[in-house]
Amino acid sequence: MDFVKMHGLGNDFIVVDLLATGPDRSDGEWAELAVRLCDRHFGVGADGVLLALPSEAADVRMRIFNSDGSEAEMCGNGIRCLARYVRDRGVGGERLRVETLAGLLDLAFAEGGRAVRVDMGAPRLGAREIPVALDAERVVDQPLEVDGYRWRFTAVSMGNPHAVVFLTPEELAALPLPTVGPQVEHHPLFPARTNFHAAAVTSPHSATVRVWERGAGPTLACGTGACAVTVAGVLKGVLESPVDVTLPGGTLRIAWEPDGHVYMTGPAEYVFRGTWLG
Ligand code: ZDR
Repeated sequence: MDFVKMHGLGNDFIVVDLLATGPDRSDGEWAELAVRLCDRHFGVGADGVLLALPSEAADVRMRIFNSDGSEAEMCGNGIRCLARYVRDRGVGGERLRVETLAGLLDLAFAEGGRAVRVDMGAPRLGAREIPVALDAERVVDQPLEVDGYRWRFTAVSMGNPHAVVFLTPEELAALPLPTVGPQVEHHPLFPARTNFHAAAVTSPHSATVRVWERGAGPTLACGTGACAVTVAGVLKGVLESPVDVTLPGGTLRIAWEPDGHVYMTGPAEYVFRGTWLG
């Protein structure tokens, strides 16, 4: 099986081109293969596997498997990588429409395809649609107790679930993410588990974020997460759109526009091409 290794701000993916064939394995087989491919010692190594599939509703359909084999609805950094890849294969033009489990998303290219602007759609804020096990129209500043920490969290779905806590820069630097990350991910408040972001506001238009990804652990960046942090910060009144979200792997520009949609701009880079022999 041939593949291409790509990354967006160090959030890295194995892209498998199934445009001509469609999904040639069952979902269970893809889930199991994703675990082996993503293993950084026994496999290729990646945070997730992206499948480029034919679509009847859009130019291309994307599926994303996390490194633990679970399937995610959406992936912000991954969709930019997949878009650049299929564009270079002659699919779409300066714009591209991608079908995901989170709906149809429109993308535009800049810098010859190296930078991609994604219309991520409107955030979903109701507790039930995120999902969060609360009965609330919005989940803003709700209590969360984990490992002795007593936080207030704000939850946002960008197609996939995110929980955000705002900390001081010192608290952010000191946070033991490997300990608290899994506890938030699996907390009973989050029936579909959750991606978890600890953020520090550095100005009305900038924030620094550390990420614990559902199904993948501590990653260098999270595109949907950067959008969720921006939305959470605006809802709380501590951020103003547009926001430069700085993650361990670099910075994404996020805008929550008057049309209600969130727009994410960031890079997509090639690393290498390979053939899986496992
Ligand atoms: C965070 C992510 N890499 C992105 O860039 O948006 C998405 C990966 C999927 C995530 N781990 C999930 O929702 O399970």
